[in-house]
Amino acid sequence: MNIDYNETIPNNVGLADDRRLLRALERWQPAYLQWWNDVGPVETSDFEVYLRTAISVDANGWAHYGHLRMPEYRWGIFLTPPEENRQIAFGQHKGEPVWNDVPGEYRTELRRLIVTQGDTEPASVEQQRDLGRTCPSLYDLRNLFQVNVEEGRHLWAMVYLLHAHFGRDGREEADEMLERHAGDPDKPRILEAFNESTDDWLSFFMFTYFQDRDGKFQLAALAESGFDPLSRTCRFMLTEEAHHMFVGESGIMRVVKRTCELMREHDSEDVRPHGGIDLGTIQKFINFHYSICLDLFGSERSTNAANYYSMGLKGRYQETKIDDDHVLTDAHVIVPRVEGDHIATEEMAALPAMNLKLREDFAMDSQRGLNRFNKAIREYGLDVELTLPDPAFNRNIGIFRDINATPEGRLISDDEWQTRKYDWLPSPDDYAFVRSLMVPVIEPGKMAGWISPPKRGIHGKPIDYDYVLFH
Ligand code: BYC
Ligand code: FE
Ligand code: FE
Repeated sequence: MNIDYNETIPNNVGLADDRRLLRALERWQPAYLQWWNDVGPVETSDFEVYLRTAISVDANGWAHYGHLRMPEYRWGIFLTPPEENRQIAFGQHKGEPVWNDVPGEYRTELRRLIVTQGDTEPASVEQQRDLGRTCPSLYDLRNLFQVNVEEGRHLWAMVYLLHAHFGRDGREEADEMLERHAGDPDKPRILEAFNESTDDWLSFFMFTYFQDRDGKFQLAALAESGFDPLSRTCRFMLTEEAHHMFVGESGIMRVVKRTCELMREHDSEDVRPHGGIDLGTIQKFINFHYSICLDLFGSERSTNAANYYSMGLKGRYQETKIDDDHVLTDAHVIVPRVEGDHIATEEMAALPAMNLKLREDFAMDSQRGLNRFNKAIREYGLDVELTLPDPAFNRNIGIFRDINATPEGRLISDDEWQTRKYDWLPSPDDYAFVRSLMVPVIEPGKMAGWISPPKRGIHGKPIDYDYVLFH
């Protein structure tokens, strides 16, 4: 399943044999490049970046590494090979052969899922566009751009599905992907967290830790889809997603380690005078990013989610490894419920609680990295623990949207929230401080003072390798 790079759009879907589709995508391609130049990474068109490019979808050796200018990145369309005789694994169509074409009765729902997924990809590139100006090292700069070009490719993945399977309205949706913009008051991105700004590197590492992890879980749920082209494209996207989360986890870990070093050296929790980011501020950033990412899972009670599952369009995380009937019409789950001044629980049908199930899997996965950060903090002999806030904290979607809660999940009044929220969330001063540390470091091998070096370089290269060449 090698990819043909002699074509204008590299792909392993036989584009050359479908002239109409090819022509439609070739018309979209210049609009995409224009979008990249207009709202992608600022002032980077001359940079030569040490990037990996997909050259095959085989498990081993899918990537090629080399320096290239980002606008020349070979964005293409790669699906994992079809699994022979694959069957729908869940919902009303369980056991039937998977669909290679869109089932007419589910067209609206499928298109909506694909559009929502697709919209997040260019949004993240827009959100991160200014970060290149303040990179803490060349190594980090390269990782940022690797993430950016791959999110661009993820947009290609969804645009391919829209063009190949949804005719004229698919093409219109593909055009609109480039017309909505992160934070645009008139034409914002669809999901709230994709309209936030990400203009310092601590926010970037939090984004790739938490928000790309939402990506991992949503893609994993869509990879279970009975619509096989969606499943196959998500499977390949997940292989790229792993690197994004590596960037997030290792990034936060390096900030934490540098902070701990400074705490030890100066025997103080207040490392700001020494150019470090105190653990209190890191905790506030965790509180913010985790809570806005919980919103990305939608409401705990969602008929959309129940329908997506029953229709066989969107499964659970690792659906086929779960030991139940995969239909769930009679299953029940326990969900939280606001009861006066406290949070209680109640039982509800499992199907409309699908969003909550995925969110809980996300929470467990998020906690794993925190355990590793806390282990590192202990290894410095320090008695501080980073924690995930309660799901009731700082929420805008679902059952907690109209209440205020502390990170421990205690319900509080509006007044108390207003007076105390900056004890828990980054304040304008906290952002100003973090931003004051963001000065570019571009000498190979050098690191900004608020972050420790990575353990190793990329693809066997040394840490002081010329990951980005400026011409
Ligand atoms: N913001 O029934 P509900 C990634 C809307 S990240 C704004 O609970 P549903 C990436 C909702 O649309 C992964 N609106 O919603 C990461 C609905 O609207 P209507 C992205 C929201 O449909 C980093 C109403 O509220 N992929 O790949 O069950 C970098 C009722 O809600 C929000 C996907 O999300 C929100 N947060 O669930 C790059 C997968 N939440 O019907 C990339 C596809 C809900 O009243 N999407 N609403 O007009 C889905 O599966 C679902 O659309 C959602 C929402 C889980 C997001
Ligand atoms: Fe993505
Ligand atoms: Fe990602």
